[in-house]
Amino acid sequence: MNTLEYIKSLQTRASAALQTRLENSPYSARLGDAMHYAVHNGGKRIRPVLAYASAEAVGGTLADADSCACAVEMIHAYSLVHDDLPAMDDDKLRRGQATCHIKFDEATAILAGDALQTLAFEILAHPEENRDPALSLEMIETLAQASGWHGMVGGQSLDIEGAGKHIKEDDLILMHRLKTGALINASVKLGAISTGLASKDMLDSLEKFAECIGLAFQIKDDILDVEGVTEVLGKQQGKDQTLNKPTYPSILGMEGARTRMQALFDEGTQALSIFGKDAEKLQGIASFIIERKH
Ligand code: GRG
Repeated sequence: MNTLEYIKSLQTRASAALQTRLENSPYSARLGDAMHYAVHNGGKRIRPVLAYASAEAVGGTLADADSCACAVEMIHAYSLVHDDLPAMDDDKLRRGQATCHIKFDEATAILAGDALQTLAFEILAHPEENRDPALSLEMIETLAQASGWHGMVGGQSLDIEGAGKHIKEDDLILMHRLKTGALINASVKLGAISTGLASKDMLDSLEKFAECIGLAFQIKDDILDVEGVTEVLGKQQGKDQTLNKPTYPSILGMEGARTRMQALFDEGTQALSIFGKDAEKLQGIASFIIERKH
């Protein structure tokens, strides 16, 4: 199976796993519909794909990583729903379709995001996963740190504070490491932890890889915001500039941003050398991340 086929198969697996965990809306059908819409409207599933590939790189199975693949994608979907709200980026288009608050309404979108966030942790804690409770706890802590105050939410707050200001590259890196990188990092880490087979050396290498690839992912996102086409991106092109957001191209220039992205790719993939051939799929996913068109 080549890398693209592998990625496609993992995307399909993640969508099916998410579907089973989003069935049977217990009370409000409208809330369930909004959660379903937020999760199933065409995302690339990069975070679940990384979690699955990481589980396999350390010798585990795809089944080991199903729950964390769903959890990271739910956190990601919630973050996009809240990010699109009028109080934040005020976006009407996401993945080529109406954003959740446009399709439903603002209150429902807020609640859908809230419920997806807590469902992610419920899934990791679920006893039916049959996982050693110590591993479950480690996974819950990893996801909480990556998605909350010390991670994605903290980064989002820095992003909002930075709008309209000229910030230094180090501050930009910190903001992106938290806002986007932390969840990507957690996806890789959780996939490995979920197997119960990851040694400290393996986790350290995966962490280095994920840190580099997380930043490269963000640089690519910034480049696409300048060079992409709205119809292909599925979201409004040029939004960063409209919102006066500091980005890699605005600080390093387009060529500088591209060079930095390539250097991070090289550093990240080198960090996988201890895995030998077992990391080929992770390397392929890293290439997919920096070559993507949306
Ligand atoms: C609202 C708490 C809160 C956090 C929001 C991640 C984030 C923080 C905001 C998203 C803003 C944004 C567009 C960031 C750039 C990087 C990013 C997360 C892009 C979207 O991720 P993809 O490309 O999306 O994986 P798909 O649609 O494929 O799932």
